[in-house]
Amino acid sequence: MIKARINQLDVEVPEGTSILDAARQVHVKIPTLCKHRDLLPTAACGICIVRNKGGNKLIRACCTPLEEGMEITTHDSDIVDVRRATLELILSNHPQACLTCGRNGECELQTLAADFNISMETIKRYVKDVPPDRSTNCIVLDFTKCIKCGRCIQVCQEMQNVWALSFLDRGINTRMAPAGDITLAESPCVKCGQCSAHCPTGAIVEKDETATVWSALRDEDKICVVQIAPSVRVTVGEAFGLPPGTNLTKKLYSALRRLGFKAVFDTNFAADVTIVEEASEFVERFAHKRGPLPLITSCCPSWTDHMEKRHYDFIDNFSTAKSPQQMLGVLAKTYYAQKAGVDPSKLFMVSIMPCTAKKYELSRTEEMHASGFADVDVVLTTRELARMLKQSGIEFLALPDAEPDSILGSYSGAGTIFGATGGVMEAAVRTAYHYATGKKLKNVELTAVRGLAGVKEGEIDINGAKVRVAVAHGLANVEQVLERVREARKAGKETPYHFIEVMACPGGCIGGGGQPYGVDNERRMKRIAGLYQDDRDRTVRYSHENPEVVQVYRDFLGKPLSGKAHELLHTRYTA
Ligand code: HC1
Ligand code: SF4
Repeated sequence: MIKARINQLDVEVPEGTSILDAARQVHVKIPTLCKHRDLLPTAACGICIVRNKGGNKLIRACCTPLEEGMEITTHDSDIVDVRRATLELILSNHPQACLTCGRNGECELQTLAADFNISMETIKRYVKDVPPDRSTNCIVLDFTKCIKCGRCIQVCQEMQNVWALSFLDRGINTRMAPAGDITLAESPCVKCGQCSAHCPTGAIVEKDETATVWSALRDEDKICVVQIAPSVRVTVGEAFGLPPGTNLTKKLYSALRRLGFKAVFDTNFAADVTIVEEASEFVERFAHKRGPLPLITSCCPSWTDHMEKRHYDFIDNFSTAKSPQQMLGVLAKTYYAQKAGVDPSKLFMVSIMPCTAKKYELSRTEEMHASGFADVDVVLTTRELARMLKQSGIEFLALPDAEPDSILGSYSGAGTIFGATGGVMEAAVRTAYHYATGKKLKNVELTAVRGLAGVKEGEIDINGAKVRVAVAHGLANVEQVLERVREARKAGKETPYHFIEVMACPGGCIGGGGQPYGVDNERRMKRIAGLYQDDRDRTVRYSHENPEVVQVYRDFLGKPLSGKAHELLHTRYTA
């Protein structure tokens, strides 16, 4: 352990702890624009400078380990002046577009500029006019707002192993851009939005589609309906000052009705349907040897995009079940439309998702129009929904609780945990066990696949056979799992895993690229805890026992994997 002093306070930290992290232990916040808790330090911004007693130069707290006996000063008038000068340099190269920026009110640079009382009048400005990249329909890159902190590049290259973004050019001309200076759509980008979740400014934001939804809500020829994703219920409160993990499901139902949606559905219902289809696929492959193993989950659109681009040797392993978002959409435009007696061509389905890639998923393949209409018309991220709620003047947190619509609304505990890494696997195992054995899985919680370890493994006994499962989240973590399968294939050995879950974002959808800003592991764990609590609170915890799911099969779809289920609820992948 290292003993030292920070601002005359004793601190004791493990060797190798940075001054920045050590200062947090004594509740001293050293400002930084480049260091994010998820990422290694890059020392790019120079805001975190501090002084060590007797030292003749300022040192960067993010990348300097605290050493025995150091006496660090983090804030004095000289240090504040240097920080202000650094900020002025950054701002000299930054547009003054705060009032119209997607990060207005939530920008780390704007906050520091306010804290340091920067006066723009005194700053000479050199801002290049470079057009934004809107090529993906999910993510907007506004290069003029980039402060070259490098967070997005580290996220894209190291956390996601996608390498869509890079620093181009050198010296004063250094800039962030898609590698090779192509458009983001031409790059290997999988639209996960993790770059936007880690960007400190408005340089990378989701494509805002709130105006489209406002206009649909006003359009008398449209019947606007809505669905909310599993994770949104435990994150949207953060945009209104509530702690992460606060479950606002029933307030969301209420607020969405007040916004003008004619029916409020829950994606959790369709997560239960996805499980019924996917668990059936698994049992077909595992117990009846019809189809290749491992079965790999496919509900994360960034993951399917990545697989098609880079791991297409696994195409036949992918579950063909559509994601819950798409299943809910197609069931609304067929089953619900019939039952409610409404014209499906007038139905306008809005999904509230934690995810920027869901904006891409809705037009991914022609199967996403299986009813003759788009399964889903518009996707709003959690952040966009929060914006709409604020614009609407609805006092969201004061609303009375409400219920969802009575079909396509009820959900099991298995459906809600989809939003956490490992949740899809846990939900699938609960139902696959029942389908394979006819019995109820007694130990409903598959704790081996919970938590934030990058790769988690578990084993379940089904009729005396061991089912080996793996869960990876954060795309870089999937490589080792797939490599193990490839090695076994090459050696002609049995597959190391029978079932694999992959979610592109660290933590799963609770850490999605469209969630409220400020994600780190502490926040991820709180959001996940909110979902597991929701699971424990449900009277039904198995997808196949959800009474509305039973009803939709009985009245409309027939059996799992039936012809109709295939036509409406399944899709294809292409390399
Ligand atoms: Fe997800 Fe899914 S869990 S992909 O993370 O399978 O986005 O929350 O809605 O579709 O249900 C996201 C979350 C979400 C789908 C489900
Ligand atoms: Fe990389 Fe994801 Fe951002 Fe695309 S959306 S540039 S894959 S981090």
